[in-house]
Amino acid sequence: MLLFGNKFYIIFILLWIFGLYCILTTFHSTSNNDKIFEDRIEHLQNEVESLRQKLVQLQSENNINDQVQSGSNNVQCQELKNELKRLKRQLISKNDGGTISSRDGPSLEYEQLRRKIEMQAREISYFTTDQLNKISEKLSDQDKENWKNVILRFTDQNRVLLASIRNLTVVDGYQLWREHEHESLSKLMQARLNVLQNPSKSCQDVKRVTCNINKGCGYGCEIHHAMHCFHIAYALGRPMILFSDGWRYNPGGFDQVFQPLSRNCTKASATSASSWGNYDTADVVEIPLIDNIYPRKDFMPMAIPEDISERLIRLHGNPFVWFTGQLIKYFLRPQEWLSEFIEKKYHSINFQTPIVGIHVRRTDKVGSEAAFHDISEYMKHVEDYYIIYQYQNPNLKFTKRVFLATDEPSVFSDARSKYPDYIFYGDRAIAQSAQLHTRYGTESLKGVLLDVHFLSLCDYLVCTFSSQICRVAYEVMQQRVVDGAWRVQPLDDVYYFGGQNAHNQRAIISHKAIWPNEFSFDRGDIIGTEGNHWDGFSKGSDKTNGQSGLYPTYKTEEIVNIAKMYTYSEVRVNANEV
Ligand SMILES: Nc1nc2c(ncn2[C@@H]2O[C@H](COP(=O)(O)OP(=O)(O)OP(=O)(O)O)[C@@H](O)[C@H]2O)c(=O)[nH]1
Ligand SMILES: *[C@@H]1O[C@H](CO)[C@@H](O)[C@H](O)[C@H]1NC(C)=O
Ligand SMILES: *[C@@H]1O[C@H](CO)[C@@H](O)[C@H](O)[C@H]1NC(C)=O
Repeated sequence: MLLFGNKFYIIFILLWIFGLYCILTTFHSTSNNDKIFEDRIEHLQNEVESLRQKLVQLQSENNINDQVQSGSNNVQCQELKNELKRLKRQLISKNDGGTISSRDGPSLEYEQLRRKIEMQAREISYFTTDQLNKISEKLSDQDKENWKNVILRFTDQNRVLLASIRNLTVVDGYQLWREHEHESLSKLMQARLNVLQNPSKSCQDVKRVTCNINKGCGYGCEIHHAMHCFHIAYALGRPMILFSDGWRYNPGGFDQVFQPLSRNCTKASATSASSWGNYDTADVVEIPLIDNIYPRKDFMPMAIPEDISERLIRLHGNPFVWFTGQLIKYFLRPQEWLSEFIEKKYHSINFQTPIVGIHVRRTDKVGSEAAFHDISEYMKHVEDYYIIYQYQNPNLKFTKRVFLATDEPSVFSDARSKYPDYIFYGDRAIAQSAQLHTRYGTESLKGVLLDVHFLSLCDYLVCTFSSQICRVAYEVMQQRVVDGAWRVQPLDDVYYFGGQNAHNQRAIISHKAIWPNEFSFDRGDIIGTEGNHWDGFSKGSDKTNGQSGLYPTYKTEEIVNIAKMYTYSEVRVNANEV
């Protein structure tokens, strides 16, 4: 009888949510008293949230194991909430007289639309270029010549389109706001990390985590391992104590190269540590490798903190990458000797912009974890970048520069001989030191530090995201550029964080399969993505209808994972200071 009652209640709540939705949709057409609507929306938002909680509670009481059902209810609630948020923002901007002042910055919708247009222009280009080339292969030599002009014309027209899109931020009047917001959020993040790592109480009296950098892999891999630990430290509000004795890249330890993470929370304050299972209660918890951390939590990568999520999503096209970039910024604060070493090199090579960075990962990676990519595959995109850049700056005369980082010394002569109209920066001796038999040592570390640093200073990157060096460079780059998620052309994987929770996208347009291996889906379906083939198609599986295979990338958008993390209410940063 009780069970029946609960079920009845669930149905009642669902009907109620539906009713709310109907009320909401009529809001579009009315416009009497905006203030009342604003209050009403606020009220409805709270209503939806409390109903959602009741629903979750009831479902768990009733032991309904129907995952799909409860999942789709959650999605419905989420959509309802988003719709409410959108309406509220619309009302607010309407009350401002319809024009959002440049001081308040662009609307979220405008920023998302601007990024979406760049993405759509690129996806059209990937798809069409691939199809045009496939047709070309079937043509006679004579027809091929004519067809080549069709391809050239299409590529060039697409470049003008991208130049126009990239010009938007130059003319829309919001760039100052973007720079200010970037600075201000970065300042907040660094202040939070500083407080996290230097608690006001003695370290013995605060809950803390430990992490050992020695994962026994490459530099990028070990940095990402430490970032996984630091991400958890941030999420839990527990300072992180790093162990690095006998580090393969500098046996004397991390602190000889980078500034210690804390003034007071040192190894001495973490002599014993409990296992991850007790992360909630134990004083000291050791963080295991991301590959075998159980239980997994929704605050792990690629989640961003809820309390600053709205700002992050408006600021950046890939908020998680920006967030990680900020964790790295604190983590890798160079010792003075390293700063001087990098500065000296910067001047001696006469580093100048515009410059495109390419990272060519060869040696042990090729054939085992990644495919071989010829220098021409990178340079095609470098060329594209520079032609678009010229279209953006028609009167500018510039030298085409490339910063080349690689672990294969012969790539330098290959690149320089094939592309004589480019200036290639980069150091053959560094590539030599990155060979497997000399890779793990302090000399080699200095080389990889320089390479990552200069890659991160480039305007644009062309590299394989399967390599952690390329991903670290991209993350570090976001510390400097404003909304720079678009400043990369990956040659293989899409951006990911090794060991991450599910990487999901949402279908924004329904699709009926026509191409081989494609699957059909409905608008709103959740798609777990496994990669972009850079030919208009991505690979993945539809979590809503269970199908998997290829899907047209342009009909989807990224889902940003937002999770509750520690909120650092003790940290106050004056927004006007920057
Ligand atoms: N100096 C320099 N070293 C490199 C370069 N590419 C690779 N290496 C070296 O090779 C290592 C590769 O390991 P990771 O940093 O983990 O990057 P990865 O490409 O994901 O490689 P794996 O982890 O081995 O799969 C780097 O840390 C460097 O020591 C490069 O462009 N420059
Ligand atoms: C981009 O903006 C610049 C400067 O405003 C202008 O000269 C150029 O023609 C624009 N390019 C395109 C493709 O719109
Ligand atoms: C720093 O640590 C020392 C002992 O290791 C302790 O006496 C001191 O109070 C700590 N200072 C702060 C600010 O926590």
